[in-house]
Amino acid sequence: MEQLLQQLETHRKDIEAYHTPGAEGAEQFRITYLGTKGLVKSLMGEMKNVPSERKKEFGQILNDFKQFTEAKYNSLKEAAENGQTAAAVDIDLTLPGDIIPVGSRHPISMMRNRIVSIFQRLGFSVAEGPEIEDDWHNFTALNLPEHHPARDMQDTFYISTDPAWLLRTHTSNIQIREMEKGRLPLRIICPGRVYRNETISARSHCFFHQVEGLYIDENVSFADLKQTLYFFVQEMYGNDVKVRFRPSYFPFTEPSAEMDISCQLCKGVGCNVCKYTGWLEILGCGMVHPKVLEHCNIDPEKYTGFAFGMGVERPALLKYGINDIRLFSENDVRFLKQFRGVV
Ligand code: 2U9
Repeated sequence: MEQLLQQLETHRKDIEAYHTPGAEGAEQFRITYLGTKGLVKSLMGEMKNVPSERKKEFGQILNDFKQFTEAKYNSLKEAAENGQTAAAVDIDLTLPGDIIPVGSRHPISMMRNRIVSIFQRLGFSVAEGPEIEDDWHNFTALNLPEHHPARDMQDTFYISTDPAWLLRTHTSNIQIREMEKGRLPLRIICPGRVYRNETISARSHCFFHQVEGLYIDENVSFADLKQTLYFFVQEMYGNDVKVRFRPSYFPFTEPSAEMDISCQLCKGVGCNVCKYTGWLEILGCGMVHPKVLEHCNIDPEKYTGFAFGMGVERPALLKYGINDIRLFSENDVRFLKQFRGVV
């Protein structure tokens, strides 16, 4: 008898949870529980095994169970006739819906996409590479051998279990890897996150984002470099933008230059953003150093190329009027949600 009561409890739970929808689901339920070979009939058959002094008690429990099973069958049948699922019967359609918050693209991604798409229209393809890199692809191949003083400015983080691996300090490792593949000409744009061992402040962080570009072919000249970058800034900042190139030094380019644009806020008159110079420094560039080409088995007598690199954070700070670089990586939705609908 006790065993029978326990079985009844389990069946009750199964019946409560039964949710196969539609007319077929209701019919299946009827056959399993209320049919001539169904559960209720077979439980009735157990009556003969119940001691006579408890027959009345068991009969009442069984009757209760039968009514419960029939009620469930009726609700399944009704739901099937109304075209609803069993679960739907319990839904209160008058309750307000759940609000699904709409996200937005990160301002760094928006700025990166703007930069990349301009170069894509000029025929550059996007190339990507690893953030954890070896010394060769991050430094030595780029004419920055061990003990070169320029390595000081690009101090980075080393993997403690194996210091042969480091976090890349620029996306130039991508260009080296692409050149090593030996497929020329090459016209690539390389966006990505880079790392430097620097003290974090409102103006600098230990990681930031770069977009670098590389074009290698026969007869590529400094004039190609200037015109490509002039096209870029016109697309980015408008046709009235002025540019100037200042000579500079990078170990991986020769000659090297830095490109400034006329300050877009004061139109070159002078303001606190351009430190009253009328100019904003936006990128570095130059002709790829012959040693870098040689390191990638490219003949510098036959091929030449130009390269450039720019940070993404600074133009994003300027465009969106943000005053602290740390906001980009704090994941604060109060900051991020302000970019909803912005492109
Ligand atoms: C190869 C050869 C040459 C990439 C270049 C710069 C100049 C440059 C800085 C801009 C601001 C880095 O983000 S930043 O701090 N970059 O000034 N980058 S030329 O030159 C290359 C790259 C790859 C194989």
